[in-house]
This record gives sequence, C-alpha cells and structure tokens, in this order.
Amino acid sequence: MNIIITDFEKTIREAGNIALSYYLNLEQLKVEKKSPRDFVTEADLAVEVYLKDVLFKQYPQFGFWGEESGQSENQTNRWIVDPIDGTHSFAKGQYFWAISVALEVNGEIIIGAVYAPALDDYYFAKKNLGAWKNGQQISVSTETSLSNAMVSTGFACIRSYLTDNNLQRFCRIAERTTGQRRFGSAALDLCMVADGQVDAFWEQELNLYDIAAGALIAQEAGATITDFKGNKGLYPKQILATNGAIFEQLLSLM
Ligand code: 2AM
Ligand code: CA
Repeated sequence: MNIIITDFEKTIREAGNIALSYYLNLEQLKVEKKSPRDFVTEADLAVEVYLKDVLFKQYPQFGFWGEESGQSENQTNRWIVDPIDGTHSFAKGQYFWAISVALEVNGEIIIGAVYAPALDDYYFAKKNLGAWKNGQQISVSTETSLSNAMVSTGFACIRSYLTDNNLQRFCRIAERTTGQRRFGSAALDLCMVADGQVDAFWEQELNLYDIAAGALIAQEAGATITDFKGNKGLYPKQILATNGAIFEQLLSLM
C-alpha cells in the first residue's frame, strides 16, 4: 500500500512543542504513578490527546493505539504512539526522551518517526526506502569488533519486577565491550543504533509502542533486529538491535 503522508513531520514537531512547553516549566508539572516505578505526567496525556485528534482528522482510515489512552476501533491498520518515551528522564529535566509514532498496515510497520524535542533530533523511516535524521540519510556503524563496541541497554525489566533483571547479562557484556550507556528511552536507543552513535542496544519487557517506530528506523538504517535467541522480527519482550557486524558476537553473550 502506498501511503501518502503530508504534514507528518509538522504534526510530530507540534507534538514536540506541546511536550516542550511542560518541559520548560517542570516545577509546575503534575506527575502521577501508574505503578510504583512507572510515571505518567500531564505532558504525556496532552501530547497523546493532540496526536490522536490530529491523526484521526488527517487519516480517518487508520485506528489508534496510544500508551496512555489504549486502543481505538480498527486495530488492523493503526497508528502506534508513545507520546513520551522516557517519561522519567523528561520529568527530571534530562535530554533523552522522545515522541514515537509508527504506522502499522496489514501487520507491518511501514512508517516510523521519533522526535527528541530537547535535542531537536527528528528521525524518520519509510519501509524499504531508508532512514533519515534531520533530513540526512543515516546508516548503522561499521564497527566489526565487539571488544571495541559501544552498547546501550535499559532496565524496564526491573521496573516490571521480572526475575531476569538484565544485571548479569549487562555485567557479562560490559566486560567484553569498550563502552556501555543507558539512556532511558528505548525509542531513542534504537535511533542511536540507526545513526551509529551506539553499535547495539538490547532490552526486555518493553511494549510495542516503545519500539515500533525506532525499530523500523534502525532496520532501514541497516540494523539487525531480533530477539535474544537471534530470531528476526519485532519482539518487545526481548529486543536486540545491532549494526549487523557484531550481531553474532553479541548474540553469544545474550
Ligand atoms: P516510558 O518512558 O514510556 O515509560 C526505558 O528502560 C524504557 O522502558 C522506556 O522506553 C520506558 O518507556 C520503558 N518503561 C518504563 N517503565 C516501564 C515499566 N514499568 N515496564 C515496562 N517498560 C517500562
Ligand atoms: Ca514508552
């Protein structure tokens, strides 16, 4: 299906401006807990209300699934939205948080946008056509040695009280790599693999709305996306994204 999207970047950037208006006034921000380690702020809600409204008006043929408001009717072809990925970082005034919007048609993610307003970085990908950051085409790093690699991960599994808390895996991989980072937004982590800022990223216990857009961006930039056993595809409960060249080396440590 050839989907024409007009004014899409404008819509995403406007959502970013809404988030920024709260970010620049954090002392006034209302923060609530959805569960003991999971936050929602009024900014998350405002961004999602805006995106749901505009996307429904502009593309009435698609349904909507957002982290905060759940699923509308028509989940066959739908927007998958995380209004703020990295809410905790956002609420602390840090830089690494993003708006994540993906379009799924017939079970396939065909468009992905991740916008980090505090960095003013806009990542976009279209299935089979490539990935861009701020209008420039991007590709994964060319690092071939795991021992030289810079990797990133996250610990949503700890926040979800999972028995496998990623700590042993992290230690194992940290001992075999040069750099390790933890940015706190899975959507942005995947974009950083796409852009070659890190050579690989893995995390467990995520949701589709955290990774749908970022995984397409990474894949279109040349990344290999698998679960921890190396099965290709999108597995939110176990995602491993690498530049491809270090895939086998990292997979053996998962
Ligand atoms: P969020 O900021 O939208 O909640 C960071 O490790 C990643 O985990 C982020 O993408 C974050 O998304 C997600 N995350 C945060 N809390 C979580 C929880 N309790 N369970 C699962 N994922 C979570
Ligand atoms: Ca999220």
